Amino acid sequence: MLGIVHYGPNEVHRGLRELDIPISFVNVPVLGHGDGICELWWSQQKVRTASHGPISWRANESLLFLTVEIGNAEQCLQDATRDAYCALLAEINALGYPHLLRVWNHIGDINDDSTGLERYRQFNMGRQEAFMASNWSVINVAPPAASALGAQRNTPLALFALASHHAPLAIENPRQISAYDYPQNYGPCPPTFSRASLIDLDGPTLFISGTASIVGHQSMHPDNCREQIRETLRNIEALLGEVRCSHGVDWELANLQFKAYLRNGADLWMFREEMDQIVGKEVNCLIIQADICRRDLLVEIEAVAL
Ligand code: 3EB
Repeated sequence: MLGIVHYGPNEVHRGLRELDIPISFVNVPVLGHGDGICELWWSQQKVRTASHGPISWRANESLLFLTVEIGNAEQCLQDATRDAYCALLAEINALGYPHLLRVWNHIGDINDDSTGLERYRQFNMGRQEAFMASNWSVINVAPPAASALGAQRNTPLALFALASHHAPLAIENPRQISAYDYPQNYGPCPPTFSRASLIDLDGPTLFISGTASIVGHQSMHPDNCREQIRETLRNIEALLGEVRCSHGVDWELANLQFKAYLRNGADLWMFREEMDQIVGKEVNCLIIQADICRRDLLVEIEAVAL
């Protein structure tokens, strides 16, 4: 096993910590699994494992899974995010997996703006600072695929990631402006992520970033969850079309393994209805209740294609 992600009420399965496998506890309700659920990342090859400061990792020859623990509860989110990403970028370089493939971020109280700047926007500033400090530039290094969701107030930042030995290809979505080019009305710093990463791991593998009801840079269908689900799936279709045309790999919605985040648990039935309709009855989807990074968004969907 490469790593574990536990979604659910924090640390009900505390014993998992003793396994010496990197594990991220994400304090969010799993719809339909009250006690929580573990996502397991498996390797076909031998793995080695270690930890260093706030980072725990396991790796095989091509892939590294890591978790970052945020230590200092006193620190502001921007600084904590910067420090976490600086540690992450330094560690993957030192270990020989310099390409950040996919990052998952869960930020406690993500939409809270009581300090003047919404916490998601503070997070974006810290994340960008860390990428800049490592001499990173969109021109020569693609940002990772990512997702950024809420979590319970007492989780400052839960972060886990995959890094690779070989460089992935970054994919952008023809229906959406690249997130790193968003205008400043979404915050002083744009988010640092690509719409998807494509890599060969015993065959082509696609990591699709959290995708929402955004066309261009604008949120579509505020307050209408059903239309947001449909728009989001159109965005994922467009991304698959891009992968098909530009890279010759042919995936359909029905081949994907999905993870979805709903702002309101009450929309679960509607989400299932739309997924059944559009993707098919056999759809593979873990559904989590979490806040989305823009207040007007009610749903975000990510996926992996193997
Ligand atoms: C969006 O398209 C919706 O900040 O890392 C999706 C995936 C979103 C990743 C991130 C944010 C992030 O802008 C939100």
